[in-house]
Amino acid sequence: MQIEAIFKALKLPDPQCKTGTLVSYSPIDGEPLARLEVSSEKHSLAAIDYASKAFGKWKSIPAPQRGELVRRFAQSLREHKAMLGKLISLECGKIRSEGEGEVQEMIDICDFAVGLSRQLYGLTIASERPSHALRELWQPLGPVAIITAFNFPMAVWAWNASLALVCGNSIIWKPSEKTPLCAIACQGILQSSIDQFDSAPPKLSQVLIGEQETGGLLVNSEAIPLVSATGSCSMGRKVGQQVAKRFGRSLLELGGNNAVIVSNKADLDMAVRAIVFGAAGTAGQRCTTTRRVFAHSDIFAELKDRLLTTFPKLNVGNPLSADTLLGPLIDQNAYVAMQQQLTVLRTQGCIVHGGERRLAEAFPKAYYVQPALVEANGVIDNSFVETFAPILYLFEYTELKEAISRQNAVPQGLSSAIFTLDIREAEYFLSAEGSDCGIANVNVGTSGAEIGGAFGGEKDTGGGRESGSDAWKNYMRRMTATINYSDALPLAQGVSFDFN
Ligand code: UN1
Repeated sequence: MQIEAIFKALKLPDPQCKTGTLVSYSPIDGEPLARLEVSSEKHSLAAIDYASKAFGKWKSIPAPQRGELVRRFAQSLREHKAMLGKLISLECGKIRSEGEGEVQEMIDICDFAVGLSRQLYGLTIASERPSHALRELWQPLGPVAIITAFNFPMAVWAWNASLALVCGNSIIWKPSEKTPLCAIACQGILQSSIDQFDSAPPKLSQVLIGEQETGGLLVNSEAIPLVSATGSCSMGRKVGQQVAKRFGRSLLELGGNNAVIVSNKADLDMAVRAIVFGAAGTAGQRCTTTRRVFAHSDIFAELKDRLLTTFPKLNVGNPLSADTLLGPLIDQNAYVAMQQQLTVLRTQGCIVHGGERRLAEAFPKAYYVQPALVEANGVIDNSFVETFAPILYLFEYTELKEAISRQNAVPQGLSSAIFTLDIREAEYFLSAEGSDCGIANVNVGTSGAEIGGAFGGEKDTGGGRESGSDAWKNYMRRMTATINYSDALPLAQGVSFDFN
């Protein structure tokens, strides 16, 4: 009922969610929200064909016109911000402010893409030959597959979709099986814009509902030159290898194991605020979540005390209530993984504060937890595991160099931060000897990046860059063109090849 009402308010058709085999549960109470039909193999392969045909038309529409479609889509997102935010809360468990923040992130990237549609600049390069011009052109690439995770059930698609569309590509989205309704709603809103836009082909954007096999069809299709996938490192390792096998391009945004370094020269109030939001916000389920803190020994005890007093005070509860700061984990598996990790840590001799289940009586089928703070120093040197839950490891350091090398000593390389008011420390952290992550912040926490910068990370994080800066180049084909406007045919490198 709830879902029908939301779709009605979004002016979208009823998503027909009564008889299908894929069940979307609300993490708020663990009850089913919808039962959806899985896209059959036949349907999915047909979708790939449609996407190729749509690309054939869309690629020749001038880029600023393609931007106009994205502008209209962003306008609809603005109109429906509150309702889409609510759907995110219902299906993914984010608090209202974060749900609406995610919709804002979609609006922001669409606005960015609209501007970009007039700025898909190539270079003019000096040719070594007389009366020759050397140019770099950017051409549309082809159908783009977008595979997304449950934790950003709309925004990460929008990062990819908005750029791919202005770059002249068609798109096919395989959302997480845990958040299909968010995808159906976004697709519906984009489809309305497409329907009212004469030059947009009807199947320019499509959604396939399903699990791994559905994603596999996209990953292995020769018709799809780019697969953009967000999720776990193990998922990315498979996707990257399969796409590489057919010489396709993949754009991977995988796990993080993000750390904050707190210097003895930090503004501690700011550091505490950033760490608490980074570690406990979104119930620890962002790829940018703060998972480790390295605190200087001078301030270690004070920082620990402040975190220990703050964590238990955070309001855990129904994400739809205005005063809630931590909603539920996505499902039972996430809860079990968290508890298993805490058990391992206890047996290793770590002191674990918090981490217990909450509200089990009110919500027996949902999994709310108290964020956990783990005193790991001297017991484990580091934490190499990304548990997608609010577990924060606290370590002590004395030398900044040592803290940075411990921060870097994990397989992942997504986000990192230092809190310091000392310019030498800050700049060292950002230098070649500093953080090895794709994102490195000073007096800003690890999560909550703006769309304007390129987003992604190194090592097991997959190496991809999405969202702002020049990430659009991922979605285009680079063409180098040499133009001869002389009446001779000089060869490059002075090569002579006279045959008369
Ligand atoms: C993710 O968790 O996959 O920087 C994306 C952030 C958000 C995006 C997170 N803007 O936390």
